[in-house]
Amino acid sequence: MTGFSISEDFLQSENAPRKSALDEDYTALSRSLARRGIDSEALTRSVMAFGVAIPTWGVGSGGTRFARFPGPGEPRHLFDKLEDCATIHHLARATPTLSPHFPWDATSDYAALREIATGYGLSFDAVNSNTFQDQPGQAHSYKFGSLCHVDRAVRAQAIAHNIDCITIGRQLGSRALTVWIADGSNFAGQSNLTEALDRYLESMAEIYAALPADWRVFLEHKLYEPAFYSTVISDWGTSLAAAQELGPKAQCLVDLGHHAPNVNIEQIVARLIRFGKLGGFHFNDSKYGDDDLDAGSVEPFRLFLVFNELIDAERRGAKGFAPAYMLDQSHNVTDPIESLLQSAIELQRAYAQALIVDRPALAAAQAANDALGAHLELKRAFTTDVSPILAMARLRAGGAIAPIEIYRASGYRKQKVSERPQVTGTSAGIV
Ligand code: LRH
Ligand code: MN
Repeated sequence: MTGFSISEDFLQSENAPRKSALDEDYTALSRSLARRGIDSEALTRSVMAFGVAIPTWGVGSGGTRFARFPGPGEPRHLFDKLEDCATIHHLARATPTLSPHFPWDATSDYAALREIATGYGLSFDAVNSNTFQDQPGQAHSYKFGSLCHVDRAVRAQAIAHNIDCITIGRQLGSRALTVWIADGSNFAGQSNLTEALDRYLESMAEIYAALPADWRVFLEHKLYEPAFYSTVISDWGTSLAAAQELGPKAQCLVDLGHHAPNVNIEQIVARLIRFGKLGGFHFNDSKYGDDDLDAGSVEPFRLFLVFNELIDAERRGAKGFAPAYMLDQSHNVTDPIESLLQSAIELQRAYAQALIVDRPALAAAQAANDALGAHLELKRAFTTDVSPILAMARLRAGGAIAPIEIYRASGYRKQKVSERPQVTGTSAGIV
C-alpha cells in the first residue's frame, strides 16, 4: 500500500480497551446459547470462515440518474479501490474477495493487479461484464440492447466483450462471469418479446462455449430499469429456464433489489437451490425499486430469511450448492468504506442467526402444523443479539472489535483526502 494505511499497532491499541467488555458479553452470550445446546466457539469459527465479495464499484460514491455527489478522498482508480478494499478487509475480516466490473476496472497489466491484490490478502470472485453503457470509440451502440439486439453486429460486439471479460478473469484467478443486461423495451410493440429472448439464448450460448471447464456464468435477472415496459431477463423463472437451456455451468444470480416490492425472495432462493441453479447473490437492500441500499438496513428479517434457506440447504447437502456471496450497493450519502463495513457485518449477523435456528424443533413444529411454534423458532434466532460472536470472530481473525469506530478514529479518510486530489463537480449515473 503506497499511501496511508491503518497500522496493526493502531488497531491493537484500539482493540485493547474494548477487549474486557467483549469477553464479558461473549461469555454471557455463550452461556445463554449453551442452554439452547449451541456451541458458541463452533459458531464463532463458522463466522470467521464467512466471506462476501466487495463490488469494486462500491468503494466510490454512488449516484442516481439525477446526480452523483463525489465524497472526500474518492478512489481515483482501481489501485485506490484496492487500498480501500484492503482496509475494509483489515477491519471486518469478512471481505477477502473482490468482484470487478469491466471496463470500469480495465487496466494494462492484470497479472500485476492480481499480485497487488494478493499482497493485500485479497482475491477475485466473479467478474462483471458491461453491455449497458457505450464506451468511447465503440463501433455499435447498446441503446437498443446488446445480447438481444436485432442487429447481429451489435450482438457480436457484446458477445466479444463478455469473452474478453472471461480472458481477464482468468488472469485474475476468477472462476465466474456475471452477465446482467439492460436489454428490454419502453413501449408495447417496440420489441418482439419471444425473438428477443431467442437472441439472448443464442448469444449466451456463444459466451457459454467460451467458458473454461471450471468456470460458471451467473445470469442476473432484474424486473425493470433502465427498460420500463419489458426486460428480457426480468425474473427468476426466465433466468432459471435460460440457465437450464444453456447447461450445467449456467446458474442464476439473485440481486435482492431486482424484484417487485414484497416479492418472497427467500422462496425464490429456495426454488433455485431445489433446481441446483443458485449461482450467487448481489446483496443489498431496498424499499421500492433497485435502490441498492446497504444490506440489512431496510429489511434485516428478510435477509435473515434468505440465510435461513441457505443454511437449510447446506444442512441437507443440496446438490451443486456453492453460492457466490457478493455485495452490490450504491453509497450515495455515506462513506462507502463505512457502508461496506457495516453491510459485511449485517451479512455475518444474518448468517450467524440462521446457524442458531433450532432446526429439529422447527421441523417438528412444521410437521405438527404448529404455525406459530415454527415461526417463533425463527424469531428466537433472529432476535438473538449475536454481536459478541461477530466481534470475537473479527478479533480472532486479526480485525477490529468495533470496525466503524476504529476506522473513524484512524483518520483514514482524512489521510486519503490529502493523498487523492478532490474530484470536483457532480455528475449523474451510478458510478
Ligand atoms: C444492475 C446491477 C448489475 C450491475 C450493476 C452495477 O442493476 O445490479 O449487477 O452490473 O448493477
Ligand atoms: Mn447487481
